[in-house]
This record gives sequence, structure tokens and C-alpha cells, in this order.
Amino acid sequence: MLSVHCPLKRTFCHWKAIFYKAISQSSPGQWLLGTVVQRRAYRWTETPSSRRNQKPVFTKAPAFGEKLAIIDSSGRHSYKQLYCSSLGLASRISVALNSDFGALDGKRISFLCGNDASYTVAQWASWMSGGTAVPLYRKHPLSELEYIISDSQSSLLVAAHPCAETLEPLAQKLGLPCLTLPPTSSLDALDGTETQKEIAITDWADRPAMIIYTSGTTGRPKGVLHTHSSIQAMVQCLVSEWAWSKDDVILHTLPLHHVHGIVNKLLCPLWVGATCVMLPDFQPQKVWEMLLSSKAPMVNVFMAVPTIYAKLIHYYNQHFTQPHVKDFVKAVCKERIRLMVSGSAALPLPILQRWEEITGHTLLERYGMTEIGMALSNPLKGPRIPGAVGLPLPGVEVRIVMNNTTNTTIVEGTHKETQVRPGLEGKEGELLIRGPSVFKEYWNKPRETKESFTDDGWFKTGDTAVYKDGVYWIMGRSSVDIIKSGGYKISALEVERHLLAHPDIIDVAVIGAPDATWGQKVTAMVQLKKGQSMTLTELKTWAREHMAPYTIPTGLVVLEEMPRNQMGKVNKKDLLRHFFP
Ligand code: MLC
Ligand code: AMP
Repeated sequence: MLSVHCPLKRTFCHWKAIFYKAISQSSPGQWLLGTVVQRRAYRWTETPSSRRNQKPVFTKAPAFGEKLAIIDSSGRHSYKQLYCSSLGLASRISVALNSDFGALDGKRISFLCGNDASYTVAQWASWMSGGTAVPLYRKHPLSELEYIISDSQSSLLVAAHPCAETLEPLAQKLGLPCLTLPPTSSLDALDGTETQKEIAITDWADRPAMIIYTSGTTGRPKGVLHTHSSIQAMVQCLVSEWAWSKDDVILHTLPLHHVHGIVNKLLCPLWVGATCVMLPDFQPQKVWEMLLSSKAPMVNVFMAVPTIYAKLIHYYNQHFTQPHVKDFVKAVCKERIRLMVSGSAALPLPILQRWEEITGHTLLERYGMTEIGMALSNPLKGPRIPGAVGLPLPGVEVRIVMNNTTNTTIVEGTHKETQVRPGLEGKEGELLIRGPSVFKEYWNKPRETKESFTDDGWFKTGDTAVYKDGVYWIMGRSSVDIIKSGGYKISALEVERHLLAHPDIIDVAVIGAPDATWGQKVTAMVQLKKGQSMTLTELKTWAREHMAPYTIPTGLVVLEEMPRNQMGKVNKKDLLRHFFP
């Protein structure tokens, strides 16, 4: 007999028994065939009018007019200013590519900007001109930037003022046009309202919007293509679930080449007409200053990866030692801040507890991924279970399946309810996701795209999950070759590929050593050429030229010989157990 939990009410639903025959033999697909379940379960359906309503975030900006959209190190930028500057840049992009305004037909535009208003202008202009936005990251080495520009087949590059030095030589090398923006304080110079025509695009839904690069267990990083409709699904779902409003002020401290920084922290506030205060980088002192400042507009929303909370706690422990300061911090945070979210990696219990002690906030932990946006979340109102990631967000369908020949479904759930296969209660399995926020494809990688979905259209996350006590729990990655450090997903194989290019390294295995601050630390186990030696500092210095900073090993173990089994494989789980028991 199928058991159905309605976790929101925490009641057992008796009605299901009436409608279900004994289905223990049935395939998982049959579980939802009963009329009652179909009626009660939240299902996202697209109608012609919902399709017409799918529009990029910039289309909302004119209605917010002079309202403050972004405060950054260069000053204050209203919605109107961002919109007008984006129109101007879009017009220049169209001219540079010999295209009518809005007619780029999804051509890729790679842009390199700091964490400020120039980023939004570059993103909006890419969309206004009919292109696909490909955000680059300023801390990536040239080789990584070149890889992304080439792999995405970008037609044009946009460089914020300070990034022109980096991007222009690359543009020359690749034979691409490169537009340089004025300094962020003078973005108004781009104003395109006088000359600009109407944006002719009416059906945005299936148009490509953005390619975000992510690491996997095979090959080089893959470009995750999101459409305007998948992005809008992510945004609208969070806006309603976390009750975003135009009065909100969020403090933004995350990189802008991943969904956490792009969607949750930038597109959500801009969607509702809220204000985003952008810091150029994460610095604990500056973040504390901003959280506690009584200067308007005062921050009332904060989101970060667990490492950032760990670093903020570390700063607090060192600097806020006096009782009256502690009282002040707690009082201000409790009174002014309405929402504090953690995600992108598992939130360790000691961080959750300490944060609660010092700010009075129980962090709202949620689970997401580049390919799917946000999928599971603890509630805005109601109990947040430490260590759990709550329930599916509206529109998101989840499954947990066994890793057996038939991929037996253990659990299937929506925002409204979750069904557990009898006899498999509390069993772990791989988490699968379906819904409108799921990406369209890996750019130019049809085989990888196909392999990442089941035949009936579920995206395979590679995360192990369990449904227990009425909520979902993420138990870790299925593969040891995916490392999460500071909220970044890092492919151990990609790091190994780089390290094997080092002239003294003849064999290498990269593992994620557990770490209280970083979650995991990239640790290189290396075998060197006879007679060679290596320190971690030497390895880091060499790696800086070739690798993104967050992928560079922060641990090094030099081995006499790499332990390989008879098949020639390194057992990384054994290495982890041996060196980091
Ligand atoms: C920096 N370093 C790292 C690192 N970041 N090492 C390992 N892992 C990382 N993630 C190294 C630097 O190279 C440097 O080494 C040293 O640590 C200090 O660097 P820093 O730049 O001063 O560190 P800091 O600025 O404090 O950066 C920490 C951080 C950053 C947590 C702010 O890592 C960060 O912004 N992480 C967020 C990543 C993110 O947005 N993920 C979301 C993915 S989307 P040295 O030797 O030079 O001193 C996703 C979906 C979802 O996951 O659910 O959201
Ligand atoms: P990325 O591919 O960089 O978007 O990272 C997505 C991955 O981050 C997921 O597949 C999970 O492994 C991990 N992740 C995100 N949020 C959480 C969370 N709250 N708890 C545990 N893991 C998480």
C-alpha cells in the first residue's frame, strides 16, 4: 500500500486508500495516475497567457522608474538609469554585429564585469539585443576565459571599464569585437533612449537567455543553457516563497557567474523593484558593517554560502567580544533583517547554531543547482529543520530513486505532498528533479544532455537524498570526483588534468578533504619525478597561472607511489579514510 504524507499539515491522508489499488507492483510512473493525486498535486502547466507573460526582468524596470535598483562602489543606480544604459549598450551591440535591434537570434555575448551595475547593464543589453548572456568571472585565468568564450561560440565580448585590459587582448587573439563600457559611475553615457526603437521580441519563453559554466565528472566545464522561461520560473518561485517585495534591500557579496549570485541575489530583487547593495568582493568586516549600518537603505535580506557564514562568525568571535556589542549585533539583526538564507553547500550544524546565537536568526537552508535553479527549501514561515533542506518549491517535482537496475522510485513529491513507496521509508537514493526551472541543454553537448536526464524527462542531480520526518535531506554527492569548496563545485578530474601538466608531477589524485570552514578542501595527492620535491606554496604559485583560484589545491600530500588497485584505479574513498580519518 502506498503511503502519502502531507507534510505541510503533518497528517496522514486517508483518502488515498480509496483510490489506490495495491500498487506495490506498479512502476513509479503509475503512482500519480489516481485522479485525487492529480487534482491535489501542484502541476506547472503553460497556457498561452502564461507564455505571453514570460518576459525578462528588464521589461519590468520602466515601471520602477527612479526607484533605487543598485548601490555599488561607484554610487547609486535607479531602475530607469539601468534600463536606459542597457538600451544604449544593446544598440551598440547590434551595430557591432551588423544586426537589426533585437535580432541577434540568441548569439552569445560574453561579458566580464565586476560586482556592480555594469554587470546588470551588460546582462540586460545582451537580452535586449536578442542575444544570450555568458557571464565571465574576473578571477578566472586567461586560459579559462578563453575556453568559455570559445566553447560558447561567443560573437562579441563586453568588458566593464577595469576589465578591458584583460579582455581586449583575448578578443584580438580570437578575432572577436570587444565593446568596453564607460566607468560604472558614468554608465549614463550609454543612454540609448533617444535613438532607440521598441524591443520587437514578443515571445521570450523559449529563447536562450544565459549560459552558465559548471564542472562535471567528465571532460571540461559544460555550458548550462537556461531559457528566459526557466529563469523566470526560478525567479517567480523564490519571489513568492520568500515573499520578496519592493521594500527589500539585499546585501550582495557573491560571484556573478553562478545561479546563487545571479538569480537568487540579483534577478529576484530586480524583479520586484527592490534594492541590491553590491560589494565588489566578500570581506567579513564590510559585510558586518553593512548588516549593522543604520544608514538608509538598511539591509534586510542576506544570502550566502556556508563558508561565508563561517568567516563572518570567525570575524565576530575575534572582534565583537564586549557584551554590549554582542547585544547590539543581536538586537539589530533580529529587528531589521527579515530573511537570512544559506545554500550552495551543506550547512554544518555548528555554523547554524552559532549564527542563531549571535544574530537570533535560524538560517533558512535551501538546495539548488546550476541546472535546476532552486529545488528544495525550508519554509519562510514555519519550522526550519536543522540539517534538512525542507520541501520542493512550487512547480518543482522531485524523486528519489534507488541505484538498481530498475531505478526503483523510493519517494516522489511536490510542494504539496510526498509519497513514499511502502517498505522503502527512510531509504537513500539519487535525487531527480523535473519542472519549469530545469535547464534546456548543455551547450553543444547533446550526448551529455541526454545522459543527464532519465527517459521520462527527470534531471539526474548526482546528489544522494533521503526523505525523513516529513522533509528532504541531502546526504552528499554520489561521486567523490565532485568537490564542494566554499560553495563552488569543483571537478577533481579537472584539477588533476591541470596538475598533470606540471613538469614534476607524474601521477596525481585529487580529493575533497573535509573542512569546517570550506566544507571540503581541494587536496592533491601527488607522485613526483624521482629526485624532485614540492611544497604547497610552490604548487600554488605554479597553479595560479593556469587555474581558477578556488580550484587551486589548499592541501598537498607527496606520495612515494600512488596506491592503485589491480585495475590501475585509485580508490579515493580509501585515500580519504586513510589520510583524513
Ligand atoms: C577562495 N579560496 C578558496 C575558495 N575561495 N579555496 C578553496 N575553495 C574556495 N571556494 C582561496 C583563495 O584562492 C585564497 O588562497 C584563499 O582561499 C583566500 O581567498 P579569498 O579570495 O580571500 O577568499 P574569500 O574571498 O574569503 O572567498 C571565500 C568565498 C568564495 C566563500 C567568499 O569562495 C565565494 O565567493 N564562494 C561562493 C561561491 C558561489 O557563489 N557558489 C554558488 C554556486 S551556485 P591563497 O592561497 O591565495 O590565500 C550553486 C547552486 C546553489 O551552488 O545551490 O546555489
Ligand atoms: P552547482 O553545480 O555549483 O550549482 O552546485 C550544486 C550542488 O551544490 C548540488 O548538486 C549539491 O551538491 C550542492 N548543494 C547546493 N545546496 C546544498 C545544500 N543546501 N545542502 C547540500 N548540498 C547543496
